Amino acid sequence: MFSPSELTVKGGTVVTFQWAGSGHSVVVGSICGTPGQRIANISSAPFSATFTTPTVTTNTDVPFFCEPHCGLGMKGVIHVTP
Ligand SMILES: [Cu+2]
Repeated sequence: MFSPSELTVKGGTVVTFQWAGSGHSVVVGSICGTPGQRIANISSAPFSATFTTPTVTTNTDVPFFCEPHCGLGMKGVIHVTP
């Protein structure tokens, strides 16, 4: 699972995802099976990928999930602030 599964950062922040295991991807989206922006294809540790949060004018949530394990609850959200 993502740890932490939630964090709060300003827009324009580079967030790094670090793999601790095998067979995980990261995509933006809130509905399992409906990927948005692709942050990383399925990869295995050691691996990392970065995502730059969008610049926003109001608080905006950016949900994300792992495609193979979304149904198991492998998902999270970045709370982006102006
Ligand atoms: Cu996974």
